Amino acid sequence: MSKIAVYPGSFDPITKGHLDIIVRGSKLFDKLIVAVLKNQSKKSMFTIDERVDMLKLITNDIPNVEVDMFSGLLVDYCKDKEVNAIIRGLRAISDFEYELQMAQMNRQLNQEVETIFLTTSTQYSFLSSSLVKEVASLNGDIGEFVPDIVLNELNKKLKGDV
Ligand code: COD
Repeated sequence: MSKIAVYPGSFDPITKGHLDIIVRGSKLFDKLIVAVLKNQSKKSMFTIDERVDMLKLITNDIPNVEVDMFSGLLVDYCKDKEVNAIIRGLRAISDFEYELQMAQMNRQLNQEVETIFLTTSTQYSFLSSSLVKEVASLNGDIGEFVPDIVLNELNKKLKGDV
């Protein structure tokens, strides 16, 4: 039976830290689904379709990675897609509390799915989508923090082209 993992998140936008987790996670499973949360209430810079499209282009060369969107409970999505594990990235102790709470709640809701944590690569340990957006909006150079596709799309957004 093939092993399937999901890497869920907001990915608003995807950073090189996220991409690093996708590349490493994809080597551990037969299939890795990157699942973007459709969250109407959270204000995002990129629409759900924009985020999914960017992720598809960025992960195009990894054959066992699929990009999808989901709404509702993550554990229900996992059941639906026959997912065995949820992959999450850990950057620092500050991530741990929230991640542990989420993992325990998810296990309570569905004992069939394990959460697996991958520690960040050190060069990306300070990276977050929100900091990237802040630096970009203040004309800082974010070229080394995000894939080129994201850099172009962010610049277009900030110039008001899209
Ligand atoms: N290096 C390594 N990992 C990183 C980095 C980095 N530089 N940056 C971010 N990450 C990791 C994060 O720690 C996280 O694990 C993942 O990448 C995605 O991050 P985000 O910020 O894009 O996504 P989140 O944390 O906003 O995603 C939250 C979910 C969408 C997973 C959560 O809200 C959810 O499951 N919602 C569905 C409703 C539900 O089931 N709720 C009950 C949960 S208990």
